[in-house]
Amino acid sequence: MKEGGGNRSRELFARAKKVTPGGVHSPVRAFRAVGGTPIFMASAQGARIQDVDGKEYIDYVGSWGPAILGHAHPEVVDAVRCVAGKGLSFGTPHEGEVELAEMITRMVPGLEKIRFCNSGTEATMSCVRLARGCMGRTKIIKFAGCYHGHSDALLVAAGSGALTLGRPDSAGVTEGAAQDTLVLPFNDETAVEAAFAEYGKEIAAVLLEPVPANAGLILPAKGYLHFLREITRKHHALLIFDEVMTGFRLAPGGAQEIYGIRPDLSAFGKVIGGGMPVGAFGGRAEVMDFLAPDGPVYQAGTLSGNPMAMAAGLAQLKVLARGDVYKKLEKTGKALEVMLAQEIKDSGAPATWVRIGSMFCLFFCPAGLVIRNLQEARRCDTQAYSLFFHSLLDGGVYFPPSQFETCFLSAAHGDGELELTRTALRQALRHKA
Ligand code: KE4
Repeated sequence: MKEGGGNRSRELFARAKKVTPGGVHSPVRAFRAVGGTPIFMASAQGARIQDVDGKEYIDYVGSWGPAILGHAHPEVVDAVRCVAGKGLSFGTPHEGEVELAEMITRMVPGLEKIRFCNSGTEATMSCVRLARGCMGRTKIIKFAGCYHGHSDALLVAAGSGALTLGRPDSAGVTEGAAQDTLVLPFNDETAVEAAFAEYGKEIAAVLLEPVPANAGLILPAKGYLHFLREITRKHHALLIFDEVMTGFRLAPGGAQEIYGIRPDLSAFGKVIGGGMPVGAFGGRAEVMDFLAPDGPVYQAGTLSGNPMAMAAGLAQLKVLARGDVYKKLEKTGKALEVMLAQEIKDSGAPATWVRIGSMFCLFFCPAGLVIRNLQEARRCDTQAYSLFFHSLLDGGVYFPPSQFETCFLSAAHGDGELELTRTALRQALRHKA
């Protein structure tokens, strides 16, 4: 069953492996978690994506989040076309970056200033340096299962004991880089209280995905985010929300709007670039003004604020700001949820689902298990997910090639896509019953 890509994908993969590590430019694309040959895609429109062998899929990855309107949305494509002929990059300030920064700070309550960069990794890495620089403290708390990109301070795994400092989670990350990161279980207030009791005055910030989406999809327990807001305020540490996935996806103001929390700093990416490489971070002006050239915390980027990326992001956010997109995403998400529940029930497959807005995940785990953290997510049957994934592919539906990722709906997913998905889902779940 584990096929994946067709002949042309296999040919391209063989060529790619000769000139690129693992044949891919980001590890998850290599299909190592599900087996088979990675699929090389050729084009995409709306909710559908076509591979180099001409097979079409309904796409629930959406480039890992950016394609919230659907692929190749005409207003986004036209915006890029319009600026491309005027020069691709100036390395100077320009009007587009001002317009997008104004748009973003209007859409996210409490976001006073923002700085653009080129990826979510840069955005979270810069938040960490800024927090340490403005607070004059060294330690950062992060949570197991939350992924914030691949900067050294955040490629850190939990220490051996509950309160032991982090250990490198990748070769090449030094003990020195990891020693100031404390990794705690998500949704566990006691662990956070103990960390502040132990390290309180050394903790510069608490960093988290407000809705973790890199261990499958995990919802914050009721009151948990408010608890983090209060305990960071009490100990004069910053609260940093990594909204690279959730920002402008769950609501115009992201998860912080949904849960009514104002973090001190936020990291963004994906949706704000409309598919082009963009990251951003922002927050209260008194914190952001510690950044160079005004302040002592250095941060920079050759292509930061790139005109094409700004144009794509601005066009996408203008469509989102019209407001009806979020209503449509919730309507489609609800319809999908009803379908998932019915098909899982009918199939008897050992699976459950989690959804928030246009983000959802199927966990292959003991029925009824509520997954609240990474340890519980790891109880999932990844082999079952792999068989499910490939069966869906055969049925023309493209889910993330890993149990520990999250699916995304776009505004282009409609009844037709859901019906085709139901057919493929029914077949795939029968495999797992
Ligand atoms: P990038 O550096 O990949 O733009 O963003 C890193 C990042 C930061 N924060 C969160 C919450 C993220 O989800 C990500 C990246 N997300 C993954 C999907 N799980 C990108 C896919 C990939 O790594 O290829």
